[in-house]
Amino acid sequence: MSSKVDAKTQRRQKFEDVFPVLRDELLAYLTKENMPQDAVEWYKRNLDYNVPGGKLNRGMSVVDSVAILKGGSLTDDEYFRAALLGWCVELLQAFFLVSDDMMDQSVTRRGQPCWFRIEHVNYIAINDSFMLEGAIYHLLKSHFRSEPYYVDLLELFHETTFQTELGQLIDLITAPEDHVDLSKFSLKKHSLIVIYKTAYYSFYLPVALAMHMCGIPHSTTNDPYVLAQSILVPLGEYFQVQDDFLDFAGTPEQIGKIGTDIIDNKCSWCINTALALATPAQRAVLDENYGRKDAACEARIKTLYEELRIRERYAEYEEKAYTRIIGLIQTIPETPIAPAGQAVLRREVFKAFLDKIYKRQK
Ligand code: DMA
Ligand code: MG
Ligand code: MG
Ligand code: MG
Repeated sequence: MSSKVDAKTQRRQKFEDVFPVLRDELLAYLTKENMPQDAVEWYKRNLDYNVPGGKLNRGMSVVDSVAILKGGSLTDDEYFRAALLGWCVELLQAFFLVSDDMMDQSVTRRGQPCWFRIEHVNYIAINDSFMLEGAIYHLLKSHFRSEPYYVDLLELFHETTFQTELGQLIDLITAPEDHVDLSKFSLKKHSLIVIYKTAYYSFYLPVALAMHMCGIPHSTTNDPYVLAQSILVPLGEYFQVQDDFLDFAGTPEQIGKIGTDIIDNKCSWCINTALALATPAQRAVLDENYGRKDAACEARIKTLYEELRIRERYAEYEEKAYTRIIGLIQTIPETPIAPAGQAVLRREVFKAFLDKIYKRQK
């Protein structure tokens, strides 16, 4: 057991060690552009505060997927480039989280105050989020400009960014601050929101990046990218249901953030499940207390979630989702045949990603 833990810590450490190299490259660019020293220091603080402190599942999945697809260990250069793409996913995530926390009026993230809540930051956080996004394209250009798949990388980042923004839009307009109307919610609406706001960038993007780096081509028949997406989108949906459940059931110490979904009137998995189970009397309680900026109303909703046994429903959901995703993974041939020297999609890519999140507590 302990050697397994050590191996995990070492893998994380190796990935983390790449971050300062990329950060310093970005800072050197600002210096070269004659930016004043306080601007360079501000950007450093933005990067250090918002990029490296998370679980790093998305970023490390790029590296893990490249290693699986290449079928062995990576050279130092291959490792660095895969990790760079992984950090680009983490930069994209940081860009979304800094803005998401402002829009959701969140308090903490990764066990520390949300960036916009830091003194002297406030609305500058909007521009800071843009600069986290801008870093992606700077790094891609400086390291991948001459690759035949450079445009594929750019398109992938642009498309998944737009999909995520669409998801954030429908997440936000389905949860107006001043008007609670639970009849607008449904599990179908929830599914659409979470696929767009989470699944594409968190699950499809890391694997598709790895596939491009390994030279897996698109195909007009049985496109491997379409196949990958057909598994990764349900996986991402399951991940966001976990996020919604933990928003209600996780402690701040455990999840590093204070849940805001009930107060924010969010179309979360929990409220949709509660709506499906509630008696008319319970429904009235939901209508009266959901989405109010009031701790007592929030507590009333949480009590009702317990009465409706949302925890048990979630455990059932999790088992079903897991079984379903395993089934999807098994649609990939166990021993895929590929032309010599050609990387090919493998079950392990998806299994490794699923194992990272199954029964997660944070
Ligand atoms: C997550 O939505 C989606 C993005 C694009 C950040 P969320 O508001 O549920 O995330 P969190 O619970 O981490 O604030
Ligand atoms: Mg949020
Ligand atoms: Mg949000
Ligand atoms: Mg959430």
